Amino acid sequence: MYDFKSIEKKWQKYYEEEEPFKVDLKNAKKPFYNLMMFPYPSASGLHIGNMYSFIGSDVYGRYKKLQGYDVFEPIGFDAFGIHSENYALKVGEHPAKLTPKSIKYFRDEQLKKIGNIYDWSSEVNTSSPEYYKWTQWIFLQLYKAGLAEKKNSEVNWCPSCKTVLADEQVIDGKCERCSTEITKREMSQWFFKITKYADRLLENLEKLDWTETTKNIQRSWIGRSEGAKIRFPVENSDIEIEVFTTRPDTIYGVTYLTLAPEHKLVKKLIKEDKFSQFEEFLESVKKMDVATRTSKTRPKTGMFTGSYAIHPLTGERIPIWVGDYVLVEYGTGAVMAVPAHDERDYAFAKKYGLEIKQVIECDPEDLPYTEKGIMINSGPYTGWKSEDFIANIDSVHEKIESAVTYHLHDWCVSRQRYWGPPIPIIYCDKCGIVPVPEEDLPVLLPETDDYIPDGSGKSPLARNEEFVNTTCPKCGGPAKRETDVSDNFLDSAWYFLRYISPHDQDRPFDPELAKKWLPVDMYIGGNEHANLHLMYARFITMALHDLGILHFEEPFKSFRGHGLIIKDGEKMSKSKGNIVNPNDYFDTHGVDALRTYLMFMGSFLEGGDFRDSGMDAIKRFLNRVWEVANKPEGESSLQLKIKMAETIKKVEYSIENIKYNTAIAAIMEFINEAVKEERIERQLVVDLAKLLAPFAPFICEEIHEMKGGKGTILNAGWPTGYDKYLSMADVEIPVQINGKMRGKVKIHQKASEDEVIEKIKGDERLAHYLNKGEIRKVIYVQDKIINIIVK
Ligand code: ANZ
Ligand code: ZN
Repeated sequence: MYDFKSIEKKWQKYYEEEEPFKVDLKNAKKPFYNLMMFPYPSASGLHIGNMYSFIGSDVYGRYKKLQGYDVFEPIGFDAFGIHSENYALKVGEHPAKLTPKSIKYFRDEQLKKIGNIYDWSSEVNTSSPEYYKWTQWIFLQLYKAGLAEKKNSEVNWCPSCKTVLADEQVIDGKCERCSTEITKREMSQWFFKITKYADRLLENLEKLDWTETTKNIQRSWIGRSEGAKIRFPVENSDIEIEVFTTRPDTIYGVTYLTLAPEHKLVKKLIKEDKFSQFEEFLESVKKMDVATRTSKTRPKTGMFTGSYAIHPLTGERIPIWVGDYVLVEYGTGAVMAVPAHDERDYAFAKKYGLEIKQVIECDPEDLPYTEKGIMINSGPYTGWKSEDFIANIDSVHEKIESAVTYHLHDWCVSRQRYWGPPIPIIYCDKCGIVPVPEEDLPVLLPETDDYIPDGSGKSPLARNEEFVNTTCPKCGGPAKRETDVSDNFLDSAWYFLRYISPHDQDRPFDPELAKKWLPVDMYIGGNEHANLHLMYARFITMALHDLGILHFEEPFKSFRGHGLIIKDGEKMSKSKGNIVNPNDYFDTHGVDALRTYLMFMGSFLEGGDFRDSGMDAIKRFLNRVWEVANKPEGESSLQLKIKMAETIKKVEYSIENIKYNTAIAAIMEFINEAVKEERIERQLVVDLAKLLAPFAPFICEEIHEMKGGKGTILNAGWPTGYDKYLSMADVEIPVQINGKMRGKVKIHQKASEDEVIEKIKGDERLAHYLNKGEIRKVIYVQDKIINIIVK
């Protein structure tokens, strides 16, 4: 039994004092940037899910280090923002006091213990002025490039957090943070024009080494949709209603228009006698979330406005309705309803007795028929194919033009909160909007006790006269500061750039180092950030690239999103009381056991089920590793060397493909063989430790040192010299008898047909099939497969 406590303590101290993983960024020869998602210091400690994520990323970094790369693995704290502020409010302590305490605990009691190869000299804290100065600087660069703009808009408002939320932070109509139902408010806000980049954000995905799952999350978030915009004039009025449709080929089947009840024109279209009915309807719709509103199965509600539009091609009168299934923020907020060919329009038309007009060829029984096809009842276009009509859409009518819409919206970056970087803008009565001059950065967040949001819709900073009142940088007259702070997602959209120059006073990062280290080689983190954080980081990177500040467009060459942990088959939650606290296991099982177990309990990319019994089993496994490492030295069997050769291959393949559990399983198999040996060669033990070192750092450091190694094992190189044994390894040959796969036999490479058949006869189950008759024919492909016909 090995004394994990003292061994772990010894090596933690070594890591702390010798800093073996500090990287000489300037002179490194083989740079590899291994990034993980930095934590929010918004709880009393890092939870097991954070650890899972960090360790899974670190396994990859350690592996690369063993392979001879100069691995840069930084960590920091995403310390500004609503999570940290809400936590501070809950605890009742000022965020500026609480955050450093949380960080200290995260760092000293947790992160420094888990054996990750962090370069602590690169630590960043997004809430420090030396960091947020540059967050503000980035805001200014975007402003100067015309990518930041202030506009009035209807925004998502969380009545509990008392702040505006981006669309992305609203999940099923509820606040992502506190699950309170959101409402809408009209406010003047700062937006980043991410929609300008929608196509590039989409196209660039093709070039990235990301999983299809993550790419698809990004694709659907961008939500590019090709179609047409069509303007319908309103009868007896100069108003036109513009709709967006993906199916302009169904234009002759339009029997009514439906507008979102929040649509700007609705107030002008509603006839007087319907005002009160409409007010009621609007109220009921505002309570619904997006998923409910767009659900295909739910009965839809709506009402007639009393107004009519004119069909641009037929001149027919078309009733104008409002309906809950039309979203104001998508497309133009208005649809041309084609009940014969659209499910939602069909349900709506059936409910309210509206006309249904078929314009695509099909059996009328099949309505609503939503496929494309041959156009019918379509005036001069009858007989055309849908595709041909769509391809020619721009020549059909002056009121119809091809158009693309996106689900992606401009990024609202204003937050009416205290705990964030003040947006560096000044308002002057004479000069208007004036950006804070770069030399005046940072705009310091004032230290004040008056920081609690009051529900006025204004930031607490607005109550701080001293902060608000300033002089205009242009004319020197009296002026007022912007009082909103920027979104926490802006802090994290560029942190990977700051890691390379965390204390540079003169610029956000050193461009020479950026050339050498960026873009990030491998980024591993939670899939829950696959849409927002990744999208924003990509956008900021692209914008800085276009401004000539960065030499690349895409920040993360490779990204892998991992799964979630459950406990004993159930979701972990405070209410269930089944939260796993990682620190509990440091003393009972050890860090090595916890790390190895986390990586073993399931496929990292899919997540796993945490069970204490599993922890015990891993602890036993590490004891056996220790036992093997302590066997007397001496010549090992050829078989064990062959086994090592195979294990190396399996571990390489598995780690490269983030199949950590199969890597550990392969090492376990090796141990099963190794325990049987009397003596073990020194080199085999050292190589075993190298294979296990990405998972269980401390025991492997100890074994390495015990066997005469100096410094960290990660500098000792990946095991080599086993290829000759690989060619001696057995192969598994699938056995087909009378055309049916009956099993496999394991035999040395290049075995003859007779040898394989002998082997089959020696296998009771397979022999049973052979004994059913006489062997009539054998087709043997060496090392690959054997086919036997028995009659
Ligand atoms: C007429 C039509 C006929 C449509 C037909 C579909 C089938 P995607 O693919 O998601 O882009 N639509 C447009 N704006 C909308 C809004 N703000 N809220 C709800 N629905 C909206 O979907 C585009 C289609 O969704 C559009 O094409 C429109 O209905 C509807 F046989 O227009 B279609
Ligand atoms: Zn001025």
